[in-house]
Order: sequence, then structure tokens, then C-alpha cells
Amino acid sequence: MKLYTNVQSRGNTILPLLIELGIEPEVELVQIDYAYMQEAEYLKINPMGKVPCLIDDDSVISETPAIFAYLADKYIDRGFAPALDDPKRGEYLKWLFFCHGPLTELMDIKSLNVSTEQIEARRRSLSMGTEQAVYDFIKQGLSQAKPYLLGDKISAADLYLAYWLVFAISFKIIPYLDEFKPFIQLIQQRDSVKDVQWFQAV
Ligand SMILES: N[C@@H](CCC(=O)N[C@@H](CS)C(=O)NCC(=O)O)C(=O)O
Repeated sequence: MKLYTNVQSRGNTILPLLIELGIEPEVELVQIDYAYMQEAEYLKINPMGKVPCLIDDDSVISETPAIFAYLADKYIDRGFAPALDDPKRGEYLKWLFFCHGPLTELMDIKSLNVSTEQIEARRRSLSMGTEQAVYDFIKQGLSQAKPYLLGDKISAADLYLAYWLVFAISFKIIPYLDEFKPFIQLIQQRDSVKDVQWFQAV
């Protein structure tokens, strides 16, 4: 497999998963410049001109949560995705999609300094609703975590949520709420993120 990425990109969110799944040696990391992402050669691979993008034989998988889901399912024996018939499968998918949808939208909107009034005016059509709703959703999920989102076993959804939260917190896009701390501290202890400097810094 090949993972097109860039050291400054959200492609980094996939790296702990590769380590956790024990497939780091099987995935060739192709570091590409932002300029190259707009070249015809790369646009043939991902017309969005973005990373990350995973190639596995004839499959081209872009979009971060699709890569999380694809790899965790491909190596389902490693225990990072609930099986199709596992009752926890739905919640697992919910968290992957939440990170990509409402949480990412909030991060984008905050980075663009969109005002509270503008958000409120569009609340019903925004995937995130309001900033507070996003925090409430995470707080409720984490208050029910035992200690992971799906119970006593970690999943790819924990890795994605923790990485994305830490990214947003360290770049001061969202606040480091007390309710996030036990979960983030738990994931911080994992060997797969121990070399991610800013992950350890929050
Ligand atoms: N929806 C994509 C977004 C990926 C994305 O925005 N990647 C950025 C880096 S973090 C990128 O490749 N930007 C290059 C560009 O837009 O020129 C995903 O979640 O994977």
C-alpha cells in the first residue's frame, strides 16, 4: 500500500493507526509537496488535490475517515473496528463521521473567524449546528466512555477523535475543556503517539 501524505497535513492522523495495526512496514509513505497536489499527475489519483490518499492495489481511498475505516476493517483481526454484526458498529461509524463532519466543520469555521451571529443565522443548515452542540456531543460521548468511546476496547474512532481534538486544541482552534482531559491523557499514553511532539504538549 502507498499513503500519499505531507508532513504538515492531516495525513499524520493516519500514522498512529498504522502503528497500532502493526502495518507500518507494509505502507509506503509518499511525502508530496502542496504544489504537486495540484499537478495533473496527482489530480488523476485524487481530483480533490488533497492528502491523505491511500492506494491499495486498484483501490484509491481518499478522505481521512474512509482511510481509518478501510484499514481498520482490512485488518479487523487487530481489533480496531467492531465487526459488521457487532452492536457497537453503529456508534463506531458515528464517531468516525462526526470527526469528519461536524467537528471538522467547526474547526474550519473557527479558523475562518466566522462570527457567532453568522453561525447562528446558518445553524440549521450547518452540519455542526453550533459550536456548543459539538462540545456537548463530545462531552456526552466522553462521559459515557469506559474508558474508550465503545467501552473497554480502543478503536480507530478513539485514535481519530483524540488526534483531531489535540490538533485543534494545540492550534488554539478549540479550548481544552476539562471534560476532554481524561480521554486525551489516556490516548497520550499510547506508544503510537509518543513521538508526536505536539500531541504530548497539550
Ligand atoms: N476532506 C479531506 C480533506 C483533506 C485536506 O484538506 N488535506 C489538506 C492538508 S491537511 C490538503 O491536502 N491540502 C492541499 C490543498 O488543498 O492544496 C480529508 O478529510 O481527508
